[in-house]
Amino acid sequence: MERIYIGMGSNLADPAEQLRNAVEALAQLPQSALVGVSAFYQSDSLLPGQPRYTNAVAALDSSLAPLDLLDALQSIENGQGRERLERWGPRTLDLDILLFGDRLIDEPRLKVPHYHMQERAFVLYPLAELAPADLRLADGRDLKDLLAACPFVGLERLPPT
Ligand code: A4P
Ligand code: MG
Repeated sequence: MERIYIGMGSNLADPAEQLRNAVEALAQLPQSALVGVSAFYQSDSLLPGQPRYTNAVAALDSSLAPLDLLDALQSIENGQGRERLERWGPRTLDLDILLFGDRLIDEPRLKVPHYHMQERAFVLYPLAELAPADLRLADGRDLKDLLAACPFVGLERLPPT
């Protein structure tokens, strides 16, 4: 089993409900156990002209191989009506593998740690709710240093529902 952190995001069709459904789907994955889910956070889209996003992070223990997990996450995305019309377009559900145990993965379909996670408050702050305070990424960076360099700006932590 390896500890995996999955970033979840939605900005269409009742985003909080999309994330709750995604959590239920993650809990059903084979060879895996859902360990925790962060609070939900709202923030403006990185791209102008899109609805606000709701984001959260889930922690999973799994013995799935990384590409098998990616396939499973993409079928959850598709099952929740995701249409890939344009890169970075609005989406009902985006599931990104942030961290996969202590692996560095550099394959055409899968890069881990997830690129850009270091500059995204909507990834780092929910991740910090679940991860050990001294978490070190496979590339040697410390989560606490990434947090210190990424201000909690524009994020709204939603109360639990
Ligand atoms: N891929 C490579 N590495 C990974 C990984 N670690 N996890 C590949 C998941 N997938 C990975 O992703 C494109 C391809 O990336 C996949 O086929 C997979 O093989 P995608 O989900 O189809 O496309 P995308 O989501 O449009 O691209 P990407 O890069 O995931 O977009 P981002 O970076 O997620 O940006 N603003 C706020 N506030 N909150 C957001 O969540 N998200 C975006 C989308 C823009 N603005 C946002 C947010
Ligand atoms: Mg994605």
